[in-house]
Amino acid sequence: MKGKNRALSPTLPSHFGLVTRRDFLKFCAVAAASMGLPLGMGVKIAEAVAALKRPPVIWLSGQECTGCTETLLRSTHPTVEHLILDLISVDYHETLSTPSGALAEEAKQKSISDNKGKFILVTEGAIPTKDGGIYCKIGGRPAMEILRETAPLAAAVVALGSCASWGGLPATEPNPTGAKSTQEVLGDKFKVINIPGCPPNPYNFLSTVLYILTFKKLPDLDDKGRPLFAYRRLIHEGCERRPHFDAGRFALAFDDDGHRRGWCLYKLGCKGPETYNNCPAILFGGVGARSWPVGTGSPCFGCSEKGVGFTAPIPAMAKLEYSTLTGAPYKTEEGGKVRAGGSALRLTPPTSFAPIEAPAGHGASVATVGVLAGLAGAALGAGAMTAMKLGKKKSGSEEEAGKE
Ligand code: FSX
Ligand code: SF4
Ligand code: F3S
Repeated sequence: MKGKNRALSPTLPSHFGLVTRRDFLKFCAVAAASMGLPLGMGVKIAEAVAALKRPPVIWLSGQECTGCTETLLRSTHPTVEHLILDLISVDYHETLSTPSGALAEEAKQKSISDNKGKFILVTEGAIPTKDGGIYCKIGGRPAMEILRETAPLAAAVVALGSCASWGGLPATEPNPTGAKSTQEVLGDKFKVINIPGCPPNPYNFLSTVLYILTFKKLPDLDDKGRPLFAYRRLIHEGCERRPHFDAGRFALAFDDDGHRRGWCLYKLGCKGPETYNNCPAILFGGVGARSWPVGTGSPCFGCSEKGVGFTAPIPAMAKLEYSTLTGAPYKTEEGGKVRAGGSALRLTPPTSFAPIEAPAGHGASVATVGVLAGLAGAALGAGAMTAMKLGKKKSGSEEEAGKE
């Protein structure tokens, strides 16, 4: 391995900001794998991005809890934080900008006029539209107006989080402020990239940015504007509790025997069967390494799915119609894009269940879970593990020098 990364990418500097070349290459390889790109594309991404001037980013906030920014900067994944701040030049961010008030507004205007057509606009939070949008004002002006005048000047618009993507929590009925998504406020002439989740997965955001910077185009999106590489499959397709679902072993109450044994959370309201996201593959949960909501015993509440999170009652059981990995592709209800996988299938739990008093110790074997994880993409799972580990590694020059 000695010198391998250097030989593969002689143009890369030894450090990419605070991240070593080694970690940066690994991250790009993981991102490439998670985006379904061919082997070796990670190096291409790394070299393309390293050669670029950091693209300016204007980051607008609306009605939200700032969890979207928080999740990017969590110390549990410092590589992501460093890469995000090293890859892009955040010229304006209402939470992170050092200047405030008139100075911050001036900095924003200057960056927009200096970088017309070149900056990435990231939106976070829903936009209130009722009563002229007066329920969220920045610098004395409604967020709605600011968004509408800024978006046409941007190279790409990325709506980060479920509030920006669908309206999220602020748009929950009765939606007193008329909260809407970025796409709704901008209208159909804009193609907004949605990265939903409450909070959204920072790896999905970073991979999207890497893709845009490398290929100078948007990644393939589904009918809801989400990058297909991240939102192609249902949570239910990659969940480690799936063998229990198939065998009819369900937790019926929090802390009951089934819950303690790691059985399926469907009957506690898990929305995994109707939520598209890669949480089980990336193991995203923000509560520590290698954890995700369902893994910790909490049903998925569909935080990233339009019409599910903040809409469907939390204890309600999810609809069970989804695509399988066999058979012909099917079209979604919206009549849009064809999803990966196979034919539409209405799946209900088996009519005869294994007795809930099944002898202890007969949960899913490691091998079974491994096979099922493969449904979500073994390469992606392995890649995600690598990404998680990256954040734990030192990024000093000592390590770089010592290991290459
Ligand atoms: Fe919404 Fe983000 Fe949830 Fe919070 O900014 S997606 S409430 S994590 O903060 O917008
Ligand atoms: Fe996993 Fe939820 Fe599906 Fe059960 S219903 S297998 S807990 S995603
Ligand atoms: Fe959200 Fe469900 Fe993933 S609640 S974080 S989409 S497991």
